[in-house]
Amino acid sequence: MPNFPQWPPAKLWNRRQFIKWGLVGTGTVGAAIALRHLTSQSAQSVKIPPIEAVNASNNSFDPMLLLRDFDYGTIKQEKGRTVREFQVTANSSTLQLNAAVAFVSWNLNNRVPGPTFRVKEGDRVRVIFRNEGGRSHSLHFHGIHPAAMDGVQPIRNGKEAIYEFDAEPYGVHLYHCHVEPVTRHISKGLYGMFIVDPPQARPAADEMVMVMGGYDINNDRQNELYAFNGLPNYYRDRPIPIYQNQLVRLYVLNMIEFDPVVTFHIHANLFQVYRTGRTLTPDEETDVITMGTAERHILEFSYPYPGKYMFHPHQDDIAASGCMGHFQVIPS
Ligand SMILES: [Cu+2]
Repeated sequence: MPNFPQWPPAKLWNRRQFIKWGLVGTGTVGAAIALRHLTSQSAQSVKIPPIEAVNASNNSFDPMLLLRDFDYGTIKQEKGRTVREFQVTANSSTLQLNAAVAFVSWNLNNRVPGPTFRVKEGDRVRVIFRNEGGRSHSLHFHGIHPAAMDGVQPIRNGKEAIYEFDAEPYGVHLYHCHVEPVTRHISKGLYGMFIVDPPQARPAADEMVMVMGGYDINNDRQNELYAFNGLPNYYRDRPIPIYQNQLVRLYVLNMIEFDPVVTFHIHANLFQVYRTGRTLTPDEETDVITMGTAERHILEFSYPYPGKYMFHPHQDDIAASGCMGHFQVIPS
């Protein structure tokens, strides 16, 4: 593998953003995690709007910080190749989904979705998985790897497992617990995104991760609540700031169990679709994309007009039950 020392290039964060993040002081691990990963992707001229880290619901993470939080792991050079080592711990903790509903989640690193692992095609990936969740779990990655690394063997509570494989192929992938009943282990929150970047970086953009999940509150094998990045209606009430005419690259993943498919739709615009992130040129242009469980894509768009725009699945009942958000397009 050729070496790409410029990857990932430092993102340009202005002083005001640092101050804002520092002063807001959410007291959440989310803020710390996000700050640790400020040396992320995208590049030269990409500007990220100031972000108010407001943890309104006393949860251990803030979806506003999860959006652009990429975990590139700890980089090691071993036998002439790049190894990216990740630490992930399965836990159980209570999420305050809204003012009325507290939900016992099973999660990774105290967040739902779990960390967004990000590597480059050809890197060696080493995931050190500790299970402190109180019951057996595992981590099963999508992508290509040997059977022994497929993560379908339960790891008992208190035990550790190491999953190690080459990152291939480039694209948007995912990981999740694969212990039976899988629907329950996933819908409780044990999933996350796994991005394998192509050897040649994609063009600069404001990159974000959006994972759709569902919550079966009363164990009736149906979802009563839904969410983008863990908390129902979070981005409905706190719009995501983006800049007018700046390219947004959205990594979307559907992890909703019990409903066979959902769509993703943005208002007043269309997006370019890179299916499963497996292409460098768009497969199609549309404003609504259909995804079965575990399907994921890259969507690219920019907004020509300032203002507030909805995004949501066009299963409007799902949107009304928590999968609803807004972009706030700031004049550039
Ligand atoms: Cu599990």
